[in-house]
Amino acid sequence: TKNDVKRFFIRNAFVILTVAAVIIGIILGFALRPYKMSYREVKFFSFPGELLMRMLQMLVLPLLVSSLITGMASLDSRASGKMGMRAVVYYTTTTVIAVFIGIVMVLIIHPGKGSKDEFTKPQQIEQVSAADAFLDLIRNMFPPNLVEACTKQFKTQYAKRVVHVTMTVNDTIFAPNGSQTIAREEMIPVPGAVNGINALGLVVFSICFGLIIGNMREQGQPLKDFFDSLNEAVMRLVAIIMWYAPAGILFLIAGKIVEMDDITSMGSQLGMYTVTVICGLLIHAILVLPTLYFIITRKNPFVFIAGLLQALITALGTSSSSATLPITFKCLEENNKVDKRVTRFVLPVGATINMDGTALYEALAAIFIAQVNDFDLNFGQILTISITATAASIGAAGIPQAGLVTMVIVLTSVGLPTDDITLIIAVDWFLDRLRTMTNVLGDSIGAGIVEHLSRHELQKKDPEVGNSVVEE
Ligand code: DAS
Repeated sequence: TKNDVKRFFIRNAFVILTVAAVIIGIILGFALRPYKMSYREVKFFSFPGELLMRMLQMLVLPLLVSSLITGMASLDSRASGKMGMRAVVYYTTTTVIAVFIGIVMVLIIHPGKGSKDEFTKPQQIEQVSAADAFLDLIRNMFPPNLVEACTKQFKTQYAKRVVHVTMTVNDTIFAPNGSQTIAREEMIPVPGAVNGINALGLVVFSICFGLIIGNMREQGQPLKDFFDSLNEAVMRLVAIIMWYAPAGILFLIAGKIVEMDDITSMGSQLGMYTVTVICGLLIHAILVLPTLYFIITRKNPFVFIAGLLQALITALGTSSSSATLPITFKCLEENNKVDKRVTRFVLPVGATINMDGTALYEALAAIFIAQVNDFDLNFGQILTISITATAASIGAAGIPQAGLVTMVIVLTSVGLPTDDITLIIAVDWFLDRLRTMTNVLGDSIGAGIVEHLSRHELQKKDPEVGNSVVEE
């Protein structure tokens, strides 16, 4: 009946608006391409999109800290230990599977044909050793100054050389101890680049701090209440921003289409490479993750994914899993009714370290570069690539094209030319969006699986911080 239709639209208003935004954005973008807008005009045009990025980023810091602290404080240490173990096992397993898929795909399809003729000339990129990068990853877990960890913007020159922009990397691997220099005249700031926070450091701190507060019992109560209330307030802000999100996504997508390079001039190797990446990501996102979810929970994975649609589209629009985090929270808690104690704990950690799409991509891209160079990889080298790709995905910040920057580690580990990252730059903006979607999906399915596995502990403890729907 008419009423049913109306109710359907009201209930699914967000999803409908968001999907419509993507479609209109694509149409508008292509319609405006013939006008060849200048850089400045494109910036004006995509301004509403830039605002969405900024609003979402604004919430990441308070959301990340408050949800982790309250999440940890409201679980007893045994429950959080178990939940943590499950999350770690899930992250590791899925990342390893993703890397494996990436490697198999690129070996089977073999997009690189041993010639660089059809690419634009590679530029010089600075060397960085894998060992240094590893140490930086660990350094970043322990920020010497918490206030700085919330504000510090690291810049890296690799991004500049590569894409001719200043890219801001938050938990940077390349700028230990703030030793970053750069900013040359020809640099253009990336519009969406996250205002840097050292997410990894804050995650480590918040987990420890929350655990301690939980163990303090009465004495810890005021702090727990404070962060609880902060968390609730931030989530209410998210609810407001969600109404603006479709408009922002529309302009983010349209703006990108307007300014992108002509794809018809793309060489065949790069074209095949793009197809290979897409196939790999699709297998992981549509086949592997849902199957895993089904085997463990016995629930329909596609219903679960449908509830995530808005988060996935936001990931597509922003190409940043940390900017998408607020929306991911909302989708999981409200549409999929995942327990708050799980999302608060698992999501911030996942958004920071669990990046299936990025891991798959880095392994695949490194082998592609080897193929282009006619460089035969032995089994040991492929193994090295899988290990460093996993590490690089953990180290990559949840911001646009961070995976491209951390790829330097993967390439140096097997002696491939890092300058060749520039070969794949032309398509990275697009593949970045797809791998970000995969990253967000991986984190969300992880939350669903961890919740299911932890259902016994969750039943026993602390009913007052249970599901959001009951609470509101
Ligand atoms: N775009 C990133 C993300 O936010 C990571 C990447 O560049 O691979 O997930």
